[in-house]
Amino acid sequence: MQVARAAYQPKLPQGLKGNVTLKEGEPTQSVADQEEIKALFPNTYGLPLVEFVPSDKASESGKEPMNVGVILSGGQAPGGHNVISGLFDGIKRLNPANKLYGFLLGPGGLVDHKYIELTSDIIDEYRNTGGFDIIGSGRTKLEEESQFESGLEILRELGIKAVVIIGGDDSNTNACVLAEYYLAHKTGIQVIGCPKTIDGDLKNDQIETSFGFDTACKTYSELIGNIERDANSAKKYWHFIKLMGRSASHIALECALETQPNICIVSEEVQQKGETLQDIVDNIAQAVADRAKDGNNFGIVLIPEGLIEFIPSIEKLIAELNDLLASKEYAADAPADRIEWLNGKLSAANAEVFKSLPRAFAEQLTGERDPHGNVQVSLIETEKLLSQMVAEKLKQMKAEGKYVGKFAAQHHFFGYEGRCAAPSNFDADYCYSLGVSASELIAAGKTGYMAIVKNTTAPADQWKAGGVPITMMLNMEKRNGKMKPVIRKALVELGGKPFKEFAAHREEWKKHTCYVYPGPIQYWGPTEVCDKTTETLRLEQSK
Ligand code: FBP
Repeated sequence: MQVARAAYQPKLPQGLKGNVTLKEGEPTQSVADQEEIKALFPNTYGLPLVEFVPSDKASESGKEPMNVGVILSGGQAPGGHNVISGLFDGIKRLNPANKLYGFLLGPGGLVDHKYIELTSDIIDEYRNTGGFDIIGSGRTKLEEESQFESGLEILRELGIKAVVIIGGDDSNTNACVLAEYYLAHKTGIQVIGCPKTIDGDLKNDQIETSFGFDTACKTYSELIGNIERDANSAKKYWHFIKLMGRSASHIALECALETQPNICIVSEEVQQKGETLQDIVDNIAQAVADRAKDGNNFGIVLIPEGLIEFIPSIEKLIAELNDLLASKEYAADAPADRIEWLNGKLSAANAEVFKSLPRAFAEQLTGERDPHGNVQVSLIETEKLLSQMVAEKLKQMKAEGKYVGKFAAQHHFFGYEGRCAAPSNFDADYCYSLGVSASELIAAGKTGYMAIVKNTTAPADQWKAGGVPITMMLNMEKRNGKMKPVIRKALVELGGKPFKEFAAHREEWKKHTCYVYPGPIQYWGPTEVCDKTTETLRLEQSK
């Protein structure tokens, strides 16, 4: 498998094969807050969209030898190694003397001058493999001038002409800030981004999907299908499965479309309906009771990782907790029991919600924030909280004669299991194309662009590769109390086709056993099986 997979040659769009020429579109605008974004990015604002198309003449640009740097930023996502191999092959095709340097353990490697040269021996070891271990990843935020200057020193020392930052929405926002800074200071260094995240929340009119979403969802769906079959065989457990994905519920929704579980909670819907934690628990308990009437004391519940942040009462609580935990008073008091301290400081309404939570859950909710100020939702055991509360509710229903059955729960959290899986053909091809596209953007002298590949539901040779100015995707949002330019996160749209498809079937899936067992990702066999996209992408791109 390893040997055969190493030999796999990813498919490329027609526009990136052979001689390539660049087609420029009209100047662009940011998605919102145009005046503010323009003022913050005077040099990189308004650039045109670009597309690569085949040409009969070899382009003269990019022929001069050049060195390029690459950084993997944030959480792992299947296909990262193929972005790097595509970038490597792309720059070598332009000029075999070109060199690629990888900065180690994320953006921190640029700031701290930790790097390796990526030679063909190294690259060949990692083609079509999962993980980010070729150079490692990290979550250091690139936002301070001192970091940009420190980066500049090593970039100059290594003669690097361009840096490619492979990351999610926050990392690509930082790539944009860095591009603007290097352009404003006339450093001659270009910065190119690449859309990565299993969460699937970095997408818009220009980015059809972020890489890694396809493989991660297929990996989780295989596991969910296996659990469904186990549940349907033993008929004695309800499985509560939390799925990664940070705020957005794209992963949970995609897995639901692939496996047809009894219940899938969609955080965005919970928020829109203003549901409380108890409402969610009551709905699950009712479904358990309804299935028990038919003798089915088993089932599957999918829970998006970020659920708690979307329950309006808990969202308010988290906002106040964030302020209190960041306050000078908290730092000065350094309380031995932070839960007790917080109980004494919270407003009455939030204190009531906080006190209603089991102690272990309250501890998790007040744990350390990530470098971007986010609650680390992957550390919060929502699946256990929900099943405990459902068990309580069922006890009460039993006493009232509203439930006859047995309830035993199993808990799972799927996240890290999928982030480094071997990329599906889709991600292997998509990522390799993104890497080659990034090399062409560099050759064309572009900066402040993200490499993109569109038309991804068609066969790969019909995909369209190009670049989108990152400023086009920015809007102003409040972060850590200040308005900042950021790429708008894409949450699940309740009016969108994937959610509508789910909503049209969920009542049937809830009552009956309609499980689908997708099995493992396939690499060799019929193209409809091996090159299948996610349901989300298929439905979103269907006319
Ligand atoms: P990115 O946004 O950096 O791609 O992160 C994806 C993710 O896997 C989230 O789904 C999850 O909440 C988070 O990373 C976990 O972070 P960590 O790897 O630091 O535990």
